[in-house]
Amino acid sequence: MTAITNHLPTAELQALDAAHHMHPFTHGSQLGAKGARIITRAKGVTLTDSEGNEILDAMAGLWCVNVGYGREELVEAAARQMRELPYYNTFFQTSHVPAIALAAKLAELAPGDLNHVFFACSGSEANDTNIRMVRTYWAEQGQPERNIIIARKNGYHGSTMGSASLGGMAGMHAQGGLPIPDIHHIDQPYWYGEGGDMDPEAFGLERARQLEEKIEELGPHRVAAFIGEPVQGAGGVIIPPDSYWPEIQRICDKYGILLIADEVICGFGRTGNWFGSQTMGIRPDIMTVAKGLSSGYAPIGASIVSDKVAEVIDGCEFNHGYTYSGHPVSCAVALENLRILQEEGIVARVAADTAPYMRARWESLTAHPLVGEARIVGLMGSIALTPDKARRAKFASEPGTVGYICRERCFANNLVMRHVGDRMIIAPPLVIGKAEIDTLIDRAWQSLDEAARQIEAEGLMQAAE
Ligand code: PXG
Repeated sequence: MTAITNHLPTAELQALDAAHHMHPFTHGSQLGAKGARIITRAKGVTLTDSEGNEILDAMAGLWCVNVGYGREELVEAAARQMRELPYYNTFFQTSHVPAIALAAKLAELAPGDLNHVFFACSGSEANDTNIRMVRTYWAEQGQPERNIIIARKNGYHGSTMGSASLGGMAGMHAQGGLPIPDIHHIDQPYWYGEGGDMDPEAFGLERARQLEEKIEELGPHRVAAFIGEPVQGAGGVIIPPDSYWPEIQRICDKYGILLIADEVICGFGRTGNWFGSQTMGIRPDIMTVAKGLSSGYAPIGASIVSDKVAEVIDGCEFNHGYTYSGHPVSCAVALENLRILQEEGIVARVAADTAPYMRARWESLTAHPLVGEARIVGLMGSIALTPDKARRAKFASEPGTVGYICRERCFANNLVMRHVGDRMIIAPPLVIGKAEIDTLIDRAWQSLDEAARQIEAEGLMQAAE
């Protein structure tokens, strides 16, 4: 059987793309002038583009293809489910086997008393569900004024009105009238960029205590929940100091506010445990999941909810849901994906073998003159680019200028490594092997070398201030 192949020459595909396809988070006319890179197929950790280049995908698509590309079992699971029952809904007192089986499986995998699942089609939708769910939770208990959710600057929770409001991306809030009311933000625990002369652990505590200050400022009776990613992903793979999450947990417990862990990136093995909450030692009341739940093979997201919260929500009619909540095909694919992760011991292998190997190789990048720090947890890592290591200096240029140069060099060297500002990030498929890790590091080093030469040549090797 032949796979879907190129139908047209690359230039013609690019012209049609520019004429008709509006891309997310993209300056349309700039891309139109340049032409999109067109990915045509993939296998394992390797993408192939329309020109036949083979590219190592160190981002697992968008942090989601945890089991790697080309798993026939997932194709079969989707086809089987489509033949049997391609669609039915979970509204109006009906259910179906894939949604039931997946909900039960998630309850088994999730820690503590997170035993109840509300399905969505994406992380954004699941976070919108969470906003309405936590507000309903308090309203049902006679506290409708407890509707504020505290989140973090430079957090990412999605692109819908609600989830983008929870997010703390300034560029997103600048467009479309965000945030919605009663969402507040505190600073992120980003020691390298914002910690100044402080010790990282003291800084972590200080940033966590901003939550307590914010609760006191707003009034404890007004605060419904706090939301955070165990490790910020889209913000630049920001791994908090060890002191941070225990202090956040203490504060949530003290004030009785709900803790929502956004596990859309961290979930399903990314940090070396099934969930980032386990890696960070927190006990969330709700977890948001998506991405790795189906390894990106089918769109699905969910809120995994504690007994305490579910009991209250189940006591009313929660007027919320999506046509495709618990879509049978997505649920069947997710179930099969979880089976693969579990039966092949992929999460355990990340923890015991792949992540330690990757960590040693990743941290070796700090020997490069351009790299100020290299950090990694499980298989999500980042490096900070700097013109002056000793001072953890930022570049004088517009943030992202240097990161973009580096990303372009990576692409030219057949490596997908993203930039967020002037940090470079990776989150490869969890099935990446040691030889592929070596290739990743070699290409990264080569790209850093080329980027350094270009930055020098363009007069950009200048520190801010
Ligand atoms: N929460 C987190 C923590 C995420 O990373 C979402 C929610 C939203 O999920 P959906 O499925 O609605 O996209 C995400 C998504 C990037 C990038 O550039 C990251 C995401 C999405 C798109 C781009 O790093 N994360």
